[in-house]
Amino acid sequence: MSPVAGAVVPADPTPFTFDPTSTALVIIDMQRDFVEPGGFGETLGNDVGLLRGVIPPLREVLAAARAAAMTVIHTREGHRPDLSDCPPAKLNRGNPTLRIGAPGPKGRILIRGEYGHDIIDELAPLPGETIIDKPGKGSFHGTDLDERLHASGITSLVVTGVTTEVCVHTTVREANDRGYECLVLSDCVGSYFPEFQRVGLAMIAAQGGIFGWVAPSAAFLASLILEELPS
Ligand code: TIU
Repeated sequence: MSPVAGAVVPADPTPFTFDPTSTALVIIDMQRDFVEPGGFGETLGNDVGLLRGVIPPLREVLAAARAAAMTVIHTREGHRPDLSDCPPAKLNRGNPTLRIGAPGPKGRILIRGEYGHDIIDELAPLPGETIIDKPGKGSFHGTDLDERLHASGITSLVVTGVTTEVCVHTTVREANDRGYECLVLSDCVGSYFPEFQRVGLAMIAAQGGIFGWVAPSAAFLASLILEELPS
């Protein structure tokens, strides 16, 4: 699965080369439950305002990916209303103000079909874009994402969303072990913990790109523009 000639993004630790036709933009868990008050993220004691900075650059990246006809995949973390796909180890973990499934101001916490579980309006999926509903932190665990990517000929992922050290990291690690080449856009992923943001990104690119590559969204956007110019 070596990269073919195509767009090149200056990235850490080396330039990231990708073909937009075999690359998917993956937007992880940009749900009200994580980035708005009254949802799962806040029940865990977090300041959800810390994540909202990713929304403007991510909107630009999403628009550019759509314009370049790239595959776009949105994920949502959540559970069935009967909680049959939520292991007790997850349900009973910690000391949240409201547990998964409890009624909150945006509906039942982290439950599929509830208002809080859905993706924020700013990044709403378009018809035809894939939505992966996942019960865990990783986007491959308990989903058909790998099969869908294979069926679409996708070999590289541009990864964005929240949170950097939890669902983004888990997804990048799962993808890396499955042979996908992952570019993480540093300003399009967010954490409730500034130190985890910094270290989480460093861990991806360390050791020669042990999990993948890291670059700012501006570098990715510029690579798409250059790739479209006639040579
Ligand atoms: N708590 C936290 O940082 N994240 C999650 O629980 N899920 C995701 O990262 N999506």
